[in-house]
Amino acid sequence: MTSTPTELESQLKGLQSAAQSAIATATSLDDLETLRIKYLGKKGELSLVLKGMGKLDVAQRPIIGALANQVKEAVQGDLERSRTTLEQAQIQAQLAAETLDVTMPGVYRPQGRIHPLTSTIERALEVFTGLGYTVAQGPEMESDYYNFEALNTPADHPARDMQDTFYLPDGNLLRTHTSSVQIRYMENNEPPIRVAAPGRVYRRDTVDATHSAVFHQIEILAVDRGLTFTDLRGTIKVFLEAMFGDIEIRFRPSFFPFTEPSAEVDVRWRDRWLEVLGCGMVDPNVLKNVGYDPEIYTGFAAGFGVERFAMVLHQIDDIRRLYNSDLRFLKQF
Ligand code: 2U9
Repeated sequence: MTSTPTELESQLKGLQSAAQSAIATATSLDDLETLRIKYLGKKGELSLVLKGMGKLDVAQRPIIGALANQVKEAVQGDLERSRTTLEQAQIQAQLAAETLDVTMPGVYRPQGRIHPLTSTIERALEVFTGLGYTVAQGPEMESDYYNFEALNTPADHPARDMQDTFYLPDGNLLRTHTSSVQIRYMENNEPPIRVAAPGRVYRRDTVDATHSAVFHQIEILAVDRGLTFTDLRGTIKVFLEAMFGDIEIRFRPSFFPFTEPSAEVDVRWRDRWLEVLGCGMVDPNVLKNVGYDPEIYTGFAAGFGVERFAMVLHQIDDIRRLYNSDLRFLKQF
């Protein structure tokens, strides 16, 4: 196909105006790239027009060549400007989409709390571990031997009564105290020992504001050469002061089958004497039962109800509140 200089000139001008109006309406960088290939690419429209130049007079070629360059530069200039504008718009859109509105309300995440029984157990165990005690646990279903027999509790003792203990059909029972844990511990460890046994215990009590058939205890036991009631007193004093602060304490004589002598301990709390734990020197028969020689070793032990401690410390009026999982109650801790 032969083209006259005038035809080529008008083809070039037509190409320029078509390219510029297409660039003006492009809405994306992809559109722009398509237009660049269409007009300025190797096989694009400008190349096609320039192919016609070969047929021109030598004198005409530089004139059309210069025009072709002008067209190319004009289209390239428009492509560049449009690219810059579209890139800016893209950045602005991205920034707007990623804006963090710090005035938006947060997402409510309810916070869990430590149950007062758990925190009481943790506080008490912290005191005893601080004094060198090891924490031990054991089964809640026990044999008569570990719950009573080994603890010097004779067959006719009222604690063994069907009225007080949950007996299971197979002859086992639900432990009435965690002392069984300490018997097992002594069977497996040689003195000196210091052990704290927290855990759930079971008694056939009628449930009321201060009694529950299932409750928690912590018992401590120390066996060593030369331990005396004074060591027991000192330990109890350190423990109760850590729990209640600087309070008055008194020991009253009492009786438990597994300790001799035995005592109950009261604290002076809000102008009243409150009984908070029981304790005593481990009965020599109990030491004998686990193979410890009572001529060489003596021991002391103490036990308390965790619920009672929690109720006194937090002024809780009814033990059942500790088990009801009522959030209005639990949120206060
Ligand atoms: C061994 C030997 C002796 C643990 C003791 C008490 C006294 C005591 C009660 C307090 C309130 C139980 O929860 S309660 O009803 N406990 O008064 N407990 S001495 O004596 C032991 C423990 C283990 C081997």
